[in-house]
Amino acid sequence: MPHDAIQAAANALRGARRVAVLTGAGVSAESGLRTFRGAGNPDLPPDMHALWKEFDPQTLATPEAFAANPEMVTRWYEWRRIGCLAAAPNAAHAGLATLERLLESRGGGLTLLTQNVDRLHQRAGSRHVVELHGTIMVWRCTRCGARTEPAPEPMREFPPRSACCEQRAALLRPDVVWFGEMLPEDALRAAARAAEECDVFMSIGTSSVVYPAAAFVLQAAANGAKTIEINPEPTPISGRVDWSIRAKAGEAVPRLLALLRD
Ligand code: BJW
Repeated sequence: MPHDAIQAAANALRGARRVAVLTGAGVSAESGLRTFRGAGNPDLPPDMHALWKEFDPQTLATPEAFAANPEMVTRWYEWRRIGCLAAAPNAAHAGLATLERLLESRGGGLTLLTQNVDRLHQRAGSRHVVELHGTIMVWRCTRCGARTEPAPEPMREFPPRSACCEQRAALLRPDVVWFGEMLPEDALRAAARAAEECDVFMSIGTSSVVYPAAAFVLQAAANGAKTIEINPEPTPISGRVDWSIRAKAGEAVPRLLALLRD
């Protein structure tokens, strides 16, 4: 792990009151969940490679795909929901929850903006979590918009039908944000506020290619925040942040915490 960058990042965090963190699929990689993109680990079996290397996002993660083949799309999301339920938070999730409590004990705060749909941050104890791309744990009625949290047991009907609308005529879809769909307005507002108010913005485990989430770190920098990236691979923002830490989140986040406590 590059010592200078991590030491400088810890110093910036030590002086910060308000911290914003943007997380992506890489934060859950050490929990055994697949990322969407990235070089990945060639030593892993093919069923652990990045999702978009095996599956086509256009036929699975768009409203058009759901309209054309709701059975295939909902089976794929149910397969992923079961995987998320079986996964456990890792050292990065736990470290970010600890950092939130540490900042609060010093009169500050942490806003965790996540693109992840797996709810692992909440299960690790983070309280101020903004789900930019929704969550796979909640499904919603395509007719009335009512939300429901399916039981942990595997669903049996594909596509699943909504219990709320007449004669189960409407379908359920995962409450996630697909390509071409707007992000939830309250999440966008919370993210804009966090990027405006934070002293330090950390971008962790994201390829930084999906918008609008990828823009928040640059907005924070424009507002005067110090910026930190944690990712084992370079990304489009690596050259634009103050400190780019080329390491796994599960190693770098606990290391940052340890330096903060020194
Ligand atoms: C590790 C690690 C370890 C590995 N530790 N790190 C402006 C410019 C260009 C295009 C657009 C634009 N504005 C909007 C668009 C269109 C589009 C977009 O951004 N397209 C780009 C891909 C080109 N955006 C949208 O459509 C968004 N909607 C929107 O903007 O509405 C208004 C609008 C619509 C249309 C036109 C214009 C405006 C919605 C985006 C929704 C994204 N949805 C998905 C699926 C969610 C549901 C599901 O889970 O299936 O969200 S796609 C997928 O990508 C998922 C993720 O949240 C998202 C981001 O991925 P993330 O989290 O960064 O993961 P990866 O896999 O990409 O990266 C993992 C990283 O981890 C890698 O870098 C690894 O190296 C690293 N890593 N191990 C730390 N141990």
